[in-house]
Amino acid sequence: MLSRRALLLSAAAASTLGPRLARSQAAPSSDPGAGSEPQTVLRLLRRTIEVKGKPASVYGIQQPDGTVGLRTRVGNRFRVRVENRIEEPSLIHWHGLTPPWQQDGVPGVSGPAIPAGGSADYDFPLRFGGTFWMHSHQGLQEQLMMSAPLIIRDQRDRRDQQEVILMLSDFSFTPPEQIFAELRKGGKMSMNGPTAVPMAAGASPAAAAPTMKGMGPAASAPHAGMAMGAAAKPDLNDVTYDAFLANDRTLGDPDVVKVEPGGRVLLRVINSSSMSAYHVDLGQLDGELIAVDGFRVAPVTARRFPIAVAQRLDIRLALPRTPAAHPVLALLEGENKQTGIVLQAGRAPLARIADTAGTASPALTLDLESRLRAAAPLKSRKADRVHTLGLTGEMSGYVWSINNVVWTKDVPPLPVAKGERVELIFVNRTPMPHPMHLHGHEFQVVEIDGKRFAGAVRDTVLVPPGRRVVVAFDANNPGLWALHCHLLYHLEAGMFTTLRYV
Ligand SMILES: [Cu+2]
Repeated sequence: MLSRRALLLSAAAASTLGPRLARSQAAPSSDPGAGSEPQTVLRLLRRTIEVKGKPASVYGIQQPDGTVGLRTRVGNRFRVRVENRIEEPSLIHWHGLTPPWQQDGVPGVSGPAIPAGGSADYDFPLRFGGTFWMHSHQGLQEQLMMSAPLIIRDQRDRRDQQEVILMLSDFSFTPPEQIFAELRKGGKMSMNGPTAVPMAAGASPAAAAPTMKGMGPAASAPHAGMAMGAAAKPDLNDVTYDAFLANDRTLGDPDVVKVEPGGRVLLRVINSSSMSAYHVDLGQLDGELIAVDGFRVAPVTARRFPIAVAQRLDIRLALPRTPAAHPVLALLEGENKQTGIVLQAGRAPLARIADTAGTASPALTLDLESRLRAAAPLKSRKADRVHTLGLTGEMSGYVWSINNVVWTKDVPPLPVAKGERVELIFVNRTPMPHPMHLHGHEFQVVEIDGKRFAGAVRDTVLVPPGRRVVVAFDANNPGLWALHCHLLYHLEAGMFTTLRYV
């Protein structure tokens, strides 16, 4: 998100805003104030995985016994010590949770990063259950898989139901700093100016598959922007990845999860990719979508569900009684690449699945979003305050911004007051989709292109090119909070802002 130098500067600035996290100097077990739960240690580390037959050095977040990420229960406190065992500073954001703002894990906003070899302690109540995740908010570490599941069990977790996690990642052998440098050089980008996209209320971006785009100069041919009209292709997939991973593996050697024929599965899908959106494809199985971003929705039954960057889907499956292998695939939007896992019910043979599909997958739309209804909506209330956030970008240099302002630590936070109902109007004036994430609060989707409805409660919403999406939240967690596009290189380039209240 920030250069190292800017980070140090802003970390110093942030430390004046409030108390810092308890640091490792504090005695480990001398905290009498907290709940009875033991503290869980999460180690940030380097690890080697194999991608397409080649070793790859990536990051990971593990407990001392090797458990990846964290599973806990609603009602427990979140009592965690993060130990930084990598060779550079890091800080972990608890995506979707609502901690006190100093524990939110955004370097330079919530507090300073944890230096190499250091640690930081976290302790706050968990207000709700669901599928969440954790990831580094430091530099480009997220691209190297500094991320893990964060599962908070609640009454939705039935005993007769097997939990299966499907965590999606985009992977490149090219170092993320080099990926970003090439994007900035304009190797691929063909952005239109901030005014290039007319607000097309109700317009649906073309579902046609865009052409393959690489980062190399050969792929940089200019193409029509959204100004060409509704038939224009959305601009997807800035980065050409070497692989798409599901639970760290490709379809060449997929994660095979043993399940019971006739059994029930709760599939928790987490899109921890840096830049890639998918359609989750259940093949012949009907899935019942029961929650998005951890929050319950009126169930929607389908075989294919869109998932933007940073979003989660909780899908219930009832497996047939006959033994069979059920692939659960994730199809990259706009291309024919795919990844996935296999649910193996009984003694069923495993067929090899190619990592390319016969046809390209369409771009994500808001069709499902506009059908979702929160199971527990926000109380109906008029907004006390409205902020409009134009999602903007510039043609050259891969510059991304909000209301044409590229974020720096000097950009004033959006004002909010405690107790207010706040609405954020996202208006996408670029030809690229932007998944927008607000920290520290859950919000409700309340309007798409002028049509009001009681949509899903969630923490990340997709705003496709030319579209207008309004979310509402209650200002009930005072502090300084990040609000940004969750595409890693957009965030890094400046599509980021903050809001602040006390
Ligand atoms: Cu973006």
